[in-house]
Amino acid sequence: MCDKTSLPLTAAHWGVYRTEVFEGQLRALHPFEHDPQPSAIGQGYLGVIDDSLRIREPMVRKAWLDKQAGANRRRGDDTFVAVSWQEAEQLVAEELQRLSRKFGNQSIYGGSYGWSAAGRFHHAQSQLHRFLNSIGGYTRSVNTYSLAAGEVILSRILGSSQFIHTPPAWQTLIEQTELLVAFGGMPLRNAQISSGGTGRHRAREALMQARQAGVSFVNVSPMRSDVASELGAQWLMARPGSDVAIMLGLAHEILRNNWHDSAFIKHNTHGFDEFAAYLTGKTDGVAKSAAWAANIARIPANEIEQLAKRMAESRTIISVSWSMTRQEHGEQPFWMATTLAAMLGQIGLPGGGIAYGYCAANSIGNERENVNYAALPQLVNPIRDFIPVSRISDMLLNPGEQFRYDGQTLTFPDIRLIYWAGGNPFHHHQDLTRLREAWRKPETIIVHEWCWNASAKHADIVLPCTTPLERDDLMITPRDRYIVKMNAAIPAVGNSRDDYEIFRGISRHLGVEDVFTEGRSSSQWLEWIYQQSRSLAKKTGIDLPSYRELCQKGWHETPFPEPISDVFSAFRQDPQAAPLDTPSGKIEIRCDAIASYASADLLPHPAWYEPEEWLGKATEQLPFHLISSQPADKLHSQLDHGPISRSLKRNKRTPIWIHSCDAKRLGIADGDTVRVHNNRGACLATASYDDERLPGVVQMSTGAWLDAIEQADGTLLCRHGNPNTVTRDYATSEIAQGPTAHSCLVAIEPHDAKTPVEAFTPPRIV
Ligand SMILES: Nc1nc2c(c(=O)[nH]1)N[C@H]1C(S)=C(S)[C@@H](COP(=O)(O)OP(=O)(O)OC[C@H]3O[C@@H](n4cnc5c(=O)[nH]c(N)nc54)[C@H](O)[C@@H]3O)O[C@H]1N2
Ligand SMILES: Nc1nc2c(c(=O)[nH]1)N[C@H]1C(S)=C(S)[C@@H](COP(=O)(O)OP(=O)(O)OC[C@H]3O[C@@H](n4cnc5c(=O)[nH]c(N)nc54)[C@H](O)[C@@H]3O)O[C@H]1N2
Ligand SMILES: [Mo]
Repeated sequence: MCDKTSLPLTAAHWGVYRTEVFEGQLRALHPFEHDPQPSAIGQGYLGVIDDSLRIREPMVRKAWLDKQAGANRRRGDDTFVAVSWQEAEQLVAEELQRLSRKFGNQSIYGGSYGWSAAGRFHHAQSQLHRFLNSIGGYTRSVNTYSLAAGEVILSRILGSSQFIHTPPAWQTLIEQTELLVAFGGMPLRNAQISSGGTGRHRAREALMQARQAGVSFVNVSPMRSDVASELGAQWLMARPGSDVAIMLGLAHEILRNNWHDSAFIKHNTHGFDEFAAYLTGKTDGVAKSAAWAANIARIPANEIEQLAKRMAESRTIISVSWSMTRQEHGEQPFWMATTLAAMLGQIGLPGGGIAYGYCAANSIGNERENVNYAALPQLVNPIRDFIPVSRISDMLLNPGEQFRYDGQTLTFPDIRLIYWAGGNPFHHHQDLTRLREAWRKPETIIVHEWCWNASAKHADIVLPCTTPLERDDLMITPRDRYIVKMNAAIPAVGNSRDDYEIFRGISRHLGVEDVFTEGRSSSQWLEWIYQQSRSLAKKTGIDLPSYRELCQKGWHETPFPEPISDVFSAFRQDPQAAPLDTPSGKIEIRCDAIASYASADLLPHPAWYEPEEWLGKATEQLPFHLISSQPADKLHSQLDHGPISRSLKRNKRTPIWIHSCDAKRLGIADGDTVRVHNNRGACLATASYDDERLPGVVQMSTGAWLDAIEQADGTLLCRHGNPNTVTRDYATSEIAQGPTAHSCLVAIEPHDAKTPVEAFTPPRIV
């Protein structure tokens, strides 16, 4: 075999690879030679690029095409008809025209949340939003499933959600930090990916260097595996949902012993006294002491006391995982962690302060300059309607109803058409029984996909798109130091098209082709994006090679920043001269805005609220807390049908990790099939013993393609193991309206192992 470094490059969220093709077939993906810790996720492509699940022609659902009565009820369980591109474009154009004329463009939901692929130009949502804006706009969505509650609360208390992406950099942590306390851990499985592409996996190497440099770690989590075993972390095995209580217990101990930094609190924060009155129990008669917290978290009080002392004595970083925002009152963990870090007074000191989610992505902690690279312009959306992203079922089921979001009163629009490209709502949304019901409301649903997953099966019109392996693109993202010219490895499979070409075709039928394309071909857009990015980089003092040079070499590495500065250091030194973008210019421990708009049961400072679903309220009927966290073997539902993901299933289903004592009490052996259920639905899974966890806490990874059948009570049972059949579709609070997948109680019982799995069966096609 020839020198692999001469093979063409491609890039994905989970890494950069060199592609090897033999007789037109993808034969191998070789990890990028500059990546010390390549991810196996990419190997998931092998064998599925042109398998039986690949969508090769435009498809229209039969009952919808025939305008049958009750056609919408058959979404997700219907036959498809293959049509030509000409027919498909015409159908889409006519539906967009008909419904926007009758109900206005706000009746088109184009939020289209999802990770799609990594290339900067062929980013499906950017393409869709630009297209919809060229025909008068759409109802959009705001915030993410990842950490909506974190984004909104940080905008309020620090003035920007961008602080999520600027924690103390790894190198500073290695050189300066003494103690890293990680609430929700820092699972390296999640650091395999980074939105927009990953040139070099850095998290493991950085953490190992930190360990060698003498940094101590504490893992506050129901699961030991949330911090890599090599780091020798102290483990506080806390109940899920109890983190804010633990942080309050730590704060109480710090205040009681006078270990807090009064100068920092005075100069750099707003409203501490009101919070302190809550902390000590002056306002509600309950002191949030270590003993109080220990009782909630079910960990020893002296461990909280000792940790408080260590945190006050050491150069300490508090890391809070994004998972804690995806639970009831998910705003509070980030608010309280920021308050605790402010009390320690190390925010803005090198190697101290706060990090919002080390290892939630490879980019968190990566040393790099903040360059704002260019992207495909979105044009202007004249429609004002929007929803917080996870309120989709609420919107579809309750048109015209009012709801509250961060101080605004908004109204759900009446959606008649859904257009989705680059996301899988039947993977990502909670309570899929409810989503399926809501999904029946719109008249038309259009999806761009390359494989027959549940969202494609639930559409009326499916337009087959290419994968990144079939197109040229650019990996260029502010979150990674590598820039990669991606090259198509193989031609488009079947009659699939790039999302750009699909929209070009439809826009031609609507008379807006020039608006959509501005006369540029794909390759002209690539060069345009690069040239714009090059000018932007220049302004930050970074010289990028010419486009020709980049194409010749294939990749470019931007310099490691020296020195590395902490985003809070100027603010720390002089908050008057370098204020935060909050009303007080300071860290808002008390938030006056929230105080003015929130209902009486929400306090104006961080607080602990007992969740409705957590172990504290477990019953005989619902004894387990289910954590449905990110999968190690894939990105969400992407490549679930590929060889890497399939190899980690057991008996073709998602493993559910359970303490052996819990399982044995139920008569469940390792490897048995179980039914995980509550009143929202059920899924099958394969019991897998793991005793390095808090008993009562079970865990399933997300990402199994939905394989749903209806149970007697009308709720869905997924035979493959999609946990969103049982999670709750409930908002964090009126502050952010974020999703709460991690607050979920379930029951588990043995089930017939022979129940078939049909997730990877394509629909009937005529
Ligand atoms: N229970 C539970 N649910 C969760 C979570 C949880 O922790 N627990 N986590 C949530 C989080 S944080 C997130 S971010 C979401 C993720 O949810 P999603 O981002 O919706 O999940 P993906 O599987 O990445 O979906 C991307 C889709 O885009 C398609 N695609 C890839 N490339 C292209 C392309 O070039 N063009 C087009 N048109 N399509 C393409 C893929 O085939 C795939 O179907 O899930 C959320 N759901
Ligand atoms: N391989 C891979 N990596 C990914 C993704 C993927 O799909 N695959 N998805 C990416 C995306 S979109 C996102 S948003 C990030 C998400 O990153 P995170 O939100 O950090 O991910 P999770 O895996 O949901 O949760 C991390 C850990 O939090 C712990 N946890 C859950 N609830 C609690 C709690 O109440 N208290 C405490 N102390 N711990 C708790 C769980 O044990 C879990 O292992 O991951 C990204 N990384
Ligand atoms: Mo996410």
